[in-house]
Amino acid sequence: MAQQPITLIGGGLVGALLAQQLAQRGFAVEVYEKRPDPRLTGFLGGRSINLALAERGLQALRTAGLADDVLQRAVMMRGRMVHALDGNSGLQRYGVDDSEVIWSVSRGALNMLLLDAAEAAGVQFHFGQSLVSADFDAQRIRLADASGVERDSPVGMLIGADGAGSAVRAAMNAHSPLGERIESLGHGYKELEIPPAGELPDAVRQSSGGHDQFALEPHALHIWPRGGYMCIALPNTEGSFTVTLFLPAQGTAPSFATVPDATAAAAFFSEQFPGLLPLIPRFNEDFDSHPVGTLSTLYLERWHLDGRALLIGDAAHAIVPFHGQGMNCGFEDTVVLANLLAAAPNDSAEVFAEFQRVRQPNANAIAAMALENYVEMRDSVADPHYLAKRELGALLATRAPEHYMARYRLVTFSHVPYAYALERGRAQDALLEQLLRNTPQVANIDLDAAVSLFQSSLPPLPPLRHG
Ligand code: FAD
Ligand code: E1W
Repeated sequence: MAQQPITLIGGGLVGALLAQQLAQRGFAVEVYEKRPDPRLTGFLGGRSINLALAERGLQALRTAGLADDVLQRAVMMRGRMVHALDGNSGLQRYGVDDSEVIWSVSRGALNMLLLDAAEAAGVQFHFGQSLVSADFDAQRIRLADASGVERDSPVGMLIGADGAGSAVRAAMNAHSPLGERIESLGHGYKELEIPPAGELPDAVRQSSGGHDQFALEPHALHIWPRGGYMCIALPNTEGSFTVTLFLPAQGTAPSFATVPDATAAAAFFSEQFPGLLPLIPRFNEDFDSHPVGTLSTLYLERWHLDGRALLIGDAAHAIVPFHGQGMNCGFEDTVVLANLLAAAPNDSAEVFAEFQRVRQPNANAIAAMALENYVEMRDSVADPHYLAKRELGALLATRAPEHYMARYRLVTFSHVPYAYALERGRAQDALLEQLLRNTPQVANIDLDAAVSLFQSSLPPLPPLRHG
């Protein structure tokens, strides 16, 4: 094919997967990535950070022919293991069976696999090259190497996959405002590590369940909900877990301001996460050397500059991580864009406009659901009304599967548009509230009547998967 070459900025998760798919469809693709090649230098100082891969991301990887390779390096998570302050814990399954599970994957290993796949498909990577600015009228970009030396390069179609702090977005915004709004959550995060069980003292190992390699149940996403804040932990293949503390940035309740260093943090953990602290032998070093991450939602009115430039992934729609869908959503983006471009390679203005038309309502919907899920995670996992709704929902999911599916499952295990999941979730929730209005007790509810209510009030669910 003799199309104009495509220039991608950012070889992260979304950039690398998009590049691979475009190359597979016959496009010439060049990628400029700020960081050095992680396959040569290691990823981010070798820290293991992981992410939850769900059905939408997996479906995009299937399209790219990479799903099996990724799953080989992933740890299955069947549900959330909720750890109460009194030390009690219990597994709440995510889905109905092992066909509805999510996967913990290493960010670094996944990124490297995607870089290999993109390169094998013919993509040309330039590492250690960061975009500084873009002159869209002259069709030139300015790049800086690691030592700050700048050079200019001509560019045709430009795609920004350079993450939440996108330089492509800044350049587009300077040319003509994108209607950018960034809403800070006001909470930050800190990553800590639980090493493989073999590296923990015997006394600690025994009190945590006795899974040979892992200090906690390996096949779960662990949550320690504490009202205004929480910890989570996801398993790594080597037997370790990456723990993330989510905490308000400021304020007098525990916050990163009142817990500024390892000494204060260890005292805070011994009160609020007493079972977790002994599993983190390098707590002090981790806490003092890892930065506090910030969390925001990014909303843009416009994702493209006519046919010249487009944003994708976090660069277009960064969200808070509490549904574990940022990467999944970005991966879904890549399939939509690659298909649109392959169908109309010479009409980028139309393709970019259509991409925004299709994806923006869905990005807005997952942004809203991710924010809602933080509150649900932190406190309502223990709230009796929430538990009653879950219990009733679980009964309806078996008795009226065509008319009820929990929103979490629609988001995590189906391909229905996020906007549909949000809307359907609202309608289902209103009916559950109506049924529980006069009794807090699920046992008092006439299930046949409840099934009839759902069947008469809502259309059947659409097909949950495609392709
Ligand atoms: P990024 O991964 O940020 O990649 C951007 C790339 O662009 C990087 O390689 C960067 O070096 C490069 N770059 C930046 N600036 C320039 C420049 N000027 N020039 C050239 N290159 C540049 N999502 C999930 O689906 N599941 C999860 O469980 C999950 N957990 C998360 C937990 C936390 C704490 C956070 C913060 C996010 C989480 N996410 C999760 C979201 C996920 O990390 C992002 O949605 C995903 O990384 C977005 O991919 P991206 O390629 O768009 O951006
Ligand atoms: C998932 C960082 C992150 C990633 C996740 C999830 C959560 C809480 C967080 C949402 C969830 C997988 N979730 N888990 N249990 N209930 N909701 O499903 O990815 Cl904080």
